[in-house]
Formats: sequence, C-alpha cells, structure tokens
Amino acid sequence: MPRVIDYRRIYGLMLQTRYLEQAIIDQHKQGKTYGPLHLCIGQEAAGVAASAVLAAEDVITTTHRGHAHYLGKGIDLKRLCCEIWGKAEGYGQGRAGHMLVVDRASGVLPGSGIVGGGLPVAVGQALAFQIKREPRVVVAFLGDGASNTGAFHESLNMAGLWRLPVVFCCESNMYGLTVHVKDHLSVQDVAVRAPAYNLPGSVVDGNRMEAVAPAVVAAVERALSGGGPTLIEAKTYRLHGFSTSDGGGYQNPDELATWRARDPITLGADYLIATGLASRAEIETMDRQAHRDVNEAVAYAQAAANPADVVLPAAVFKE
Ligand SMILES: Cc1ncc(C[n+]2csc(CCOP(=O)(O)OP(=O)(O)O)c2C)c(N)n1
Ligand SMILES: [Mg+2]
Repeated sequence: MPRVIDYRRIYGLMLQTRYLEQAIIDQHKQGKTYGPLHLCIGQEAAGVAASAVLAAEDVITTTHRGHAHYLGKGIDLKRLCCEIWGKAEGYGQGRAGHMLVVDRASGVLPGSGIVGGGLPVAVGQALAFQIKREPRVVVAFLGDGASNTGAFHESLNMAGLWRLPVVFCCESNMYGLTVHVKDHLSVQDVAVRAPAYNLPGSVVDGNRMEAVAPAVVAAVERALSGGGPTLIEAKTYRLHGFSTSDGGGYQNPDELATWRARDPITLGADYLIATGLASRAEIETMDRQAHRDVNEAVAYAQAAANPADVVLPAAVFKE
C-alpha cells in the first residue's frame, strides 16, 4: 500500500524542532547547556520530512545534527530534552548527550560523533534486513562534508553491489564546519557520486517538505520492492553556526539573506495554505502548540533528576 504523506504532521514536527533549537540557544546564552550543541535551524524540512514518512519498523542512522531526525522518527520530546540536559530520564540516562540519542523502539540506531560513522552501520542494518527478508528500510542521514569520507564511498559501494534497502539522505547545507562546499567538494552535487556505485542519485529542494517527502517515499518503495539503494541530496542551508559554540560570521551575507528568505518553516506554511491542507488560523494554532510543547519539555527536563551517580560541577550549571 502506498505511504500517505501527512504534511500537517511533518510541519508540526518542524515547528517543534525549530522551537527546541531556539530554546537551546536561549539556554546556552544563560550557561544552562552542556558542551557544543549542533543545531539544524534552516534544515528542518529535510530532516523531518525524510524521517517522518517512514513506517514504525523502518530505522534511521543520524548525524551530529540530529534533532529533526529524532523528532521525525518519533523520539519523545520530553525524553529528548532530558538527554540534552543530562537527566536520568533521557534516552541514554543523561550520559550520552544530544548527538548520541538511540532508541530501538522508535527505530533510531546508535549515533556517532565520527563524521560518516552512521553510514556503515546503516549498510550493515540493511544487509541484516535483506538476509532476514524483513520488509524494512534504513534511511542514513549524512552531510555534504561526510560525502568526502572513505566511509561514505565504502558504504555506497557495498549498498550498490548488494542492492541493499537503504536510502542515503544527504543534507547538503553548504558547509562542513566553517568550510564552504566550493572549497571542500570536488563536484557540484553530491548526487553525482551515486551512479559511480550503481545507484541513482537525485537533487531535491531540501527546504521544501513537499519535495523531500515524495522523493524519500519513492526511494523507500523502490528499496522495498528489491530495487536497491538510492541517494537523495536535499539542498538546504545551515542558518546557524556549526554549533552553539559557533555563532557564524563567515557566511557570505548575500548567501545568508537568500536562504533566510527561503526559510523552510515559512515555505511549509505557504504549502499547507496553498494546497488547502491548513488555514492561516490553524497554522497559528499549530505554532502556539509547538511552542508550548517545547517550553513544557524544556522546563520538565531542567527540573528532572540527575543520574544518581553524577555530581555536576557547580561552575558549569547554576540553578
Ligand atoms: C571522521 C571525522 N572527521 C572530522 C570530524 C570533525 N568534524 C565534526 S563535524 C564536521 C563537519 C561535517 O560536515 P557535514 O558532514 O557537512 O555536516 P554538517 O555539520 O554540515 O551538518 C567535522 C569535519 C569528525 N567528527 N569526524
Ligand atoms: Mg554540511
């Protein structure tokens, strides 16, 4: 049966992702977060749409910039906040942090701080699905920078050779750390690397949920029918710096302005209205709801219990 795309749900999760990350920035400024947190502000359409169209039994591997992937795949907002704020109720009992959220029940495989590290894991999981003849698919997220790693090329090669049920979803956000794609990528599009490994590669507008979602659904259906892997390159933009420790400042102002004008949240609302899927008033209600849910989850996490054997240094976190 063809997968139905629920754009209202996708949009609601994009809003949650945006409000969560704005809350993180706010709390970071007050000294109430730990370590550098990687934000996907500007990339919510790609991250949420590509994970939210999956079935419960499908799985993802994520990256260091995973909030949209987590929420799209069904990770609980409160438990996610507990992990971000190092609390016992977090997915890793508060010990893993925001990059390494893992939850078998939601289909979120263990993350990795190693760029490209999720890709061989995705290929191994897809091989297991194929061997066990389970009708399940893996979506492996990566960044443009990760497409330069050996792990990327090895993973695409094995996936292409064995026709594995895996969809590589590259969020090309124009930067690897502070380096622009024109200075780190030998090709204009990551997608052209796919045919070298005997799989199709395509470019979609990563700031439009209605471009990403159908492309991923088509790739998933192809994989499920034995057609093998696909690479989808979602062209998008990292509107914030690399992490909470990097406020940016090196992006070309015209480039930044161009992408700010293509904010995926605004484009998502425009799409819902243009297609009659939601009215302006309903969108405002969804917006308020997402904001409320995030505020509640952050407050819940900040008040939650620390892992029993962890003593926090007072200088880092004052309440
Ligand atoms: C193997 C490896 N090399 C380098 C790093 C340091 N590093 C962390 S994130 C990053 C940039 C990744 O760029 P990209 O894949 O485009 O992801 P983005 O941060 O843009 O989402 C680098 C070089 C790392 N963690 N692992
Ligand atoms: Mg990048």
